[in-house]
Amino acid sequence: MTADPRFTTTAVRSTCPYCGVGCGVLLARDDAGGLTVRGDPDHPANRGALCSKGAALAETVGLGGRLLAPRVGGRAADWESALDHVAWRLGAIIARHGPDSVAFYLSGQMLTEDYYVANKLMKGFIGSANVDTNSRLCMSSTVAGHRRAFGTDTVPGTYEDIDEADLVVLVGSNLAWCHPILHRRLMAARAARGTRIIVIDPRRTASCEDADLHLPIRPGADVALFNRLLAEIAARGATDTGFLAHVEGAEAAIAAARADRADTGLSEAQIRAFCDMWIDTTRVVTIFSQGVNQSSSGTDKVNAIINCHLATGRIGRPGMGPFSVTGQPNAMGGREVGGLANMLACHMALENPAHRTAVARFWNAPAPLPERPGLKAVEMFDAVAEGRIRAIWIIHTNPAATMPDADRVRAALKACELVVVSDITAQTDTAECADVLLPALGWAEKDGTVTNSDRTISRQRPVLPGPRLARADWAILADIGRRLGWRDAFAWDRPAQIFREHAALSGIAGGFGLDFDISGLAGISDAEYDALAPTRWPVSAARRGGRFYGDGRFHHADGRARMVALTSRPPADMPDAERPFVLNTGRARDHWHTMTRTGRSARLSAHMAEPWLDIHPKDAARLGLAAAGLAEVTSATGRAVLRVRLNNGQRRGEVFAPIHWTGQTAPTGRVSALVAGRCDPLSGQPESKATPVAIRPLAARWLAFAVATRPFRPDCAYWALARTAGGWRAELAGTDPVADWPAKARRLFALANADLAESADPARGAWRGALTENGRLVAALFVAPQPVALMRDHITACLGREAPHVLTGMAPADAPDEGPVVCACLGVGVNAIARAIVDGALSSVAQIAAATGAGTNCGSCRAEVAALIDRLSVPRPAAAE
Ligand SMILES: Nc1nc2c(c(=O)[nH]1)N[C@H]1C(S)=C(S)[C@@H](COP(=O)(O)OP(=O)(O)OC[C@H]3O[C@@H](n4cnc5c(=O)[nH]c(N)nc54)[C@H](O)[C@@H]3O)O[C@H]1N2
Ligand SMILES: Nc1nc2c(c(=O)[nH]1)N[C@H]1C(S)=C(S)[C@@H](COP(=O)(O)OP(=O)(O)OC[C@H]3O[C@@H](n4cnc5c(=O)[nH]c(N)nc54)[C@H](O)[C@@H]3O)O[C@H]1N2
Ligand code: SF4
Ligand SMILES: [Mo]
Repeated sequence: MTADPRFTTTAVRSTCPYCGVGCGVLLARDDAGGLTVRGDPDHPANRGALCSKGAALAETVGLGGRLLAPRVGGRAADWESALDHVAWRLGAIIARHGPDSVAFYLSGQMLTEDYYVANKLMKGFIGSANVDTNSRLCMSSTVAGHRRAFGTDTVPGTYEDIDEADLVVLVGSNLAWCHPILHRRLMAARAARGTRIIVIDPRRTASCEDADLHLPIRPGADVALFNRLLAEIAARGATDTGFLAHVEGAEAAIAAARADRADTGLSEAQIRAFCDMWIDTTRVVTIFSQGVNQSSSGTDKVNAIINCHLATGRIGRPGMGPFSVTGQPNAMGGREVGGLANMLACHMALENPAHRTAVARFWNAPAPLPERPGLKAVEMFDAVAEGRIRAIWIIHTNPAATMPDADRVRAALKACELVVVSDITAQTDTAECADVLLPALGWAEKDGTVTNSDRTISRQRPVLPGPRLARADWAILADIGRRLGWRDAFAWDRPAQIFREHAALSGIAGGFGLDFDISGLAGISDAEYDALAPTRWPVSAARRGGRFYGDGRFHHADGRARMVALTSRPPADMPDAERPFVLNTGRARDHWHTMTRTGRSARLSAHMAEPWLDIHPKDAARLGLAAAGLAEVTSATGRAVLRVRLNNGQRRGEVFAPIHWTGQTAPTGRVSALVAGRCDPLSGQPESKATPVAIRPLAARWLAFAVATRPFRPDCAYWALARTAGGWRAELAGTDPVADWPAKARRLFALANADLAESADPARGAWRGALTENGRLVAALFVAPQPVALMRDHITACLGREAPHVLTGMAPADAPDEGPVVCACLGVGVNAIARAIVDGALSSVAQIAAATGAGTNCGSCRAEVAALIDRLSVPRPAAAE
């Protein structure tokens, strides 16, 4: 334990580092130096609640797997030499090839202060706009759509609008899994005021469970659907003519909408039901997320939604408006500092000479700021591949796993002259490509601010000391800025100074009439910064918080909004005879992106322990894919092997795969390698949800399940590794025959001398082996020619114990197996819920919750509980009504 006075055992208020809901947390160090995490009852976003990921944060902050020291060329280095090396190489490349030969690739998970420094260094001092971020893959279509409609990138509404709406439409948003606490707020509103819910999503997701209407739309057809709605608004005389005085382009937009008769994949009755509910409800909030943004027509989708809100004047008033929910904890902050290659800072525009001059003067920049936008993410990695970018600094993101065409990105990084990676994790797909690795302070160790989906700025405060050599991202960047010669511009020694500078710059933006103005915070003291309570922007002399645009004042030069005339178009690549399926990709409930943090929690890893492919049972049957078999998926750019999950909620011809697995956890589960990187022409955001693929069964000779107390790295056609409470578990499959299983098992686990007990059935191609040390189970392997039916959780629980019966693969009768976790918050397994349904004859989610606890915390497993009830309930005689 450290004696550092900053780290106390009294609770510190901070913010969850995962999704853009931005829940407040109370952090306390326990006596053993560990961490306890609770929801902050006073935070306006969550009022004390946390989802499964937030509740498991304490399990992810240990030092195992952390990057502990700088590394240069694969060797540990001290900070001085690592920073000297980076500054020298960057300086030399800039001197020889010009500022546009270098780039920063950043992340919506960086703190605002970190982000501000990176943007200032690249745009203001190195003199290139080659700063882009993973927000390009995430929010850039929304940014472009907002700017096109409003003249600036502003989310008009607030979370209270979700509490106060009568209808909430979720478009391409699986809110129940991806913004669970907002979803819980929506459920509370539904219980209190009967809020109705429509979900527009090609697949039936957990968010559909409590919806009044699910519209399984054809992928990409959102513009066509909202054009239908707009035409219907006009036809029914539901436009708000008073508000339209503040809007340009309504007639043309309505005419284009009328002319757009593209197929939405929905029936006329479904479209009518949608139009009726939307048009007849004044208080309607349309929430949208990646089903909208990650599309080759993403910007148009955003404007198609906003068009309908503008036409009806349903914007910026209580309970109504278009609402883009941000994915990452500081996606919004990144937009504020101008982190994207086509933005400046504080919502100022790179293409505006007055803005450029003002920012250059404020920064005291050595030269005029770049006039041209820098390279957007996909272009940036293309430029790396082509050698036009010779040095790239990647901070807080894992592009070798999450960029489209990820295999090509990984190869490009491996071949790049200088790759600097700032991360907290020692081994990631991107870190494996780095020339220089810089250890960053992680969440709970670092100090700064983030902005959530509804413009609320919250503090992240340190409560743990962090590894000795780890440093804050802003401090590393500032060190490089000073080493490159700009001593005064990067002279801060604490984040409060950076925050004040950013706030002061936003005052200049405010002077140009822009909305992002927090100049009211420019004069706060260090103590006030430390104590800063969650604060919604703007914060200026003129205004504080609240909603935008209800008054009809927008940010285009004429003060009016724009409705945009739109014609829908299909996804960039369509399925054909060679690749007949459409691959949709997205998120699982309990994992965060590339799992560098959630993957360390056994509890979170229990829900979904391997990458999978959701496919309609009829499609699977046609392809000869068995449930729980393995599917080989190929696209124009890559290949993956995924576990088959039969799912009636998939449309025929469409499949879904999660994005979380990487070279570290399941090398054939890198689904972004399948995605081609076809971008929206306005935003540059890649289409990640509609990739043509071919699917066939993997010709596996054997499948296996493995557990071990120590980490192991399999080497076979398919493997997926996950944490468990006592070690690791893996699913494996091979395409080559294995002659000697005992030897193979010993090699796999690197256990040459452990005692081996085995049971073999060579005729069936089955083999089981248990390896023990001092009588305790240290590893076990179960091999069969088909998917292996075993009580996996029971076997996992045997690790480290005397387990004479482990090779049966079954739990003894007196030790009931809980099965895979359904409720991660309370650790309730599928079998406990099944028992409650079958033996307890319980038939509602509420009853099961009362009996088992499942779904009583964040509620995001309620859909799964309901699905189990549907599947397992004993049908009762119809009530005589
Ligand atoms: N558990 C968890 N939560 C997260 C994250 C995480 O990794 N794990 N990540 C965070 C981040 S960064 C983000 S950006 C958000 C993303 O949050 P979401 O956008 O809600 O999540 P996704 O699963 O990417 O995609 C949402 C839905 O879009 C649907 N969709 C696909 N194509 C279309 C289409 O053409 N039209 C429509 N209408 N829908 C379509 C998909 O079927 C999917 O259900 O989640 C955040 N929250
Ligand atoms: N096919 C497909 N691809 C997608 C998507 C999709 O839906 N489909 N979604 C896209 C979206 S919306 C997003 S947001 C991206 C997310 O993709 P990424 O941002 O690439 O994924 P993360 O796993 O969040 O990467 C964060 C990295 O930062 C490190 N890290 C954690 N804390 C810190 C810290 O404090 N400082 C530093 N320096 N590093 C830290 C972690 O160890 C990890 O390596 O993926 C995109 N890619
Ligand atoms: S909803 Fe969950 S992941 Fe998102 S901020 Fe809140 S606790 Fe964190
Ligand atoms: Mo995201």
